[in-house]
Amino acid sequence: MKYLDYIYLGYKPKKGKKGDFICEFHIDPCGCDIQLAAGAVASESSIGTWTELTTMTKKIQKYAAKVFFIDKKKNKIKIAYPYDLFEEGNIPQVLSSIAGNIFGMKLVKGLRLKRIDFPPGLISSFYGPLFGINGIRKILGVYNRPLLGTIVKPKLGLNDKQHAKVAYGAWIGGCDIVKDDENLSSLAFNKFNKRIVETLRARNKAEKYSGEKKVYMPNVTASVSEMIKRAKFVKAHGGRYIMVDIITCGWSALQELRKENQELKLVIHAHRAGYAALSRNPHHGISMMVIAKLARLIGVDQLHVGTAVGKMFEDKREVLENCDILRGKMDNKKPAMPVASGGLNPLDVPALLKIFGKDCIIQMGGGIHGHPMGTLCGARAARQALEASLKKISLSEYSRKHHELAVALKKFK
Ligand code: RUB
Ligand code: CA
Repeated sequence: MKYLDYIYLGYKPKKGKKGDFICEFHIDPCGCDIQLAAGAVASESSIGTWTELTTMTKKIQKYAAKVFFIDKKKNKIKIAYPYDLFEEGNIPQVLSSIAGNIFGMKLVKGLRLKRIDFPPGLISSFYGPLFGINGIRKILGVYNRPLLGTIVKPKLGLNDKQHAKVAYGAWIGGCDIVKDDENLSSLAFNKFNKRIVETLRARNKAEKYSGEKKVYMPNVTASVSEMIKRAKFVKAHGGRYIMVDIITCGWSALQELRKENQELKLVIHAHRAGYAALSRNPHHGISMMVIAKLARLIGVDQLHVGTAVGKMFEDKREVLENCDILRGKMDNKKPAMPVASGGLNPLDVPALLKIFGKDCIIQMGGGIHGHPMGTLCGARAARQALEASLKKISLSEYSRKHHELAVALKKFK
């Protein structure tokens, strides 16, 4: 088959349980027209190669991917892949097809996988979130507001006891959630097991003190066997959550962790460190929406999606698209909770509430531990900002009777 044999403009993709898998790409052809470049992508990502084959048969040709839509002005193409090209329950295999060799072909200058639509049969071959938004709310007993979280800072350097102390301050100040940072695992100055024991002890104390449920999200990121060992350790010590860096540890590792979690029953918080290497260039790579879909399908309960107002680059439209992927309909899969994090402080809360609505987690690292009066007051200020926003009172008005918020407003404005 030649590349142009993969062009089927006007083809109606097959629907139903074992229907076609649909991908939308942005494509910048290199030295050829868009049809040839699109055909090359469909060929290489399904059954073809650079030359015609003596081993190709009519029967095999029915597995060819079909370019059924081309918008030359917008450089947009859509490709339909027959169901049987994919192995159920195997994300690495799916990506080796639709997000594999094609990014490096000479006939494209840039290629971006923007959206993917799994047929229902494939969706049902993955677990999806175990808890989802409702399950998370039930654990915390918080139903009518965003959850408030913090990342212990400095991100590296504190020992286990110092870490637990910072966490305790954040919890009793008003945070629901305290998490490890993405590069904190088990380090010379802060060993995983010791940190878990100390920090969960602090959580128990904070729950008693505050009368609220509190959550600790320890970062278990490591090799698969080690990660599972760590997750079991968390469970054995009364933890309810784990956190994992999904991009750096990889899809296969995440699938293993999720499988193990059928028994462990921990909430999985997904940090996306490294995603921008794939997603940031608007003309190349894999969009965050695709990453979010894969993560929910495999079964994370919470995922970082950008903030629109903080230190990360995405704009509001992109952040909302990511939220839709997590919270919108996906067959029988539970909705996952979007996490707004990165460069946030109490002043951002009114805008965040408008953008995200109530079903989200607002996380502040520097925005809490950078408060001039320390972590506890930083957490208080953040909680006050949330209360004010929910009551639709301006932060400056609320700060008249809430000193911690007043100090935060002065520092971060
Ligand atoms: C935020 C932080 C997270 C970022 C990553 O700390 O530690 O790693 O959320 O970004 P701080 P994203 O509040 O001090 O900036 O959530 O966009 O993946
Ligand atoms: Ca971080």
